[in-house]
Amino acid sequence: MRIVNVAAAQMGPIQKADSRGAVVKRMIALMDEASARGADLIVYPELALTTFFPRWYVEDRAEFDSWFEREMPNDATRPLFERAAQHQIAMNFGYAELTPDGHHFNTAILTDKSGKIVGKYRKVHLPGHTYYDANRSHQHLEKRYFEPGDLGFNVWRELGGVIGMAICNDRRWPETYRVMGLQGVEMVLIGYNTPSENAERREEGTEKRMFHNRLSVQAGAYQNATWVVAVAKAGVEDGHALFGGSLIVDPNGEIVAEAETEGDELLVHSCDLDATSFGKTTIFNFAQHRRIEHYGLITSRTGAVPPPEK
Ligand code: CDT
Repeated sequence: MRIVNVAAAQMGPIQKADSRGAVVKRMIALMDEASARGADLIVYPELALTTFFPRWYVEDRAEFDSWFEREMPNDATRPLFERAAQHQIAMNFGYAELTPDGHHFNTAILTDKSGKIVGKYRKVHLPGHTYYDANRSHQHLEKRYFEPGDLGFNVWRELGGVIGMAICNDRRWPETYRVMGLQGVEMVLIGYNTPSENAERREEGTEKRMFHNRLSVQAGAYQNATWVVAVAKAGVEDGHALFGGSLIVDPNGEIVAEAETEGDELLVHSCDLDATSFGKTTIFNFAQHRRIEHYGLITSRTGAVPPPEK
């Protein structure tokens, strides 16, 4: 057995007015609990340090640089890194990254148990739109404020297993999991902020959206024989609702833990990475069963093109 005791640290809402310092205190409280419950890896949501700011439209997007981190760790987050090192707990969390040469990414990092950053991922599948859209019940301007990630889907071995990262909307795309699956991934860490209603179809509410959340994460886990830990930021942020439903899914696609609230809530599960080997050596033995000669369209075509009508 190769056990990773993982803690999914769901976070309740963060308001626009909340300081980074106040948020980091909440993250530390979750980490203290995770450590007391024996966790050696804690996973926080996407954009864990701030409100989900892409819901706000501004003409001058430079105004938005206050939501971005120019270095990591920085003064606000250093106490979190220090506490992680004290507890000997690895962590994953998301934040808005502004690089020294002026690029904006929706980013997640992975640290080892000493608090050293060993991995970085920049969100590839940016949902939403670039300009204000009056037809939506709320704005989702990730395409305005971020560039698509430029690092691809990598995996890291520093925690003893093969660990990958993705962010929110990435979890809906089978390509996300498969690219990591092809690198033997054993645990995928995913933070998310998902509005409780579909901005373009208001009748699609929390229940349906939670169904899509489970469907995507469970399918990704099963089809790649990997653990998946998906962690929400939830609750009402400045009048805008995000659903919770953080979950840990085993390599058979089954949910082993699921959040019940929309607040700060910790799920801890003992994950045996060796449990991935059955699926990886049988039905999803890629080397034996994949037929890449038929998959060319996956990388040569982006949008769907039906054949012409006869
Ligand atoms: N943060 C994020 O990626 N949220 C999206 C909302 C999609 S609707 C524009 C998600 O896939 O959950």
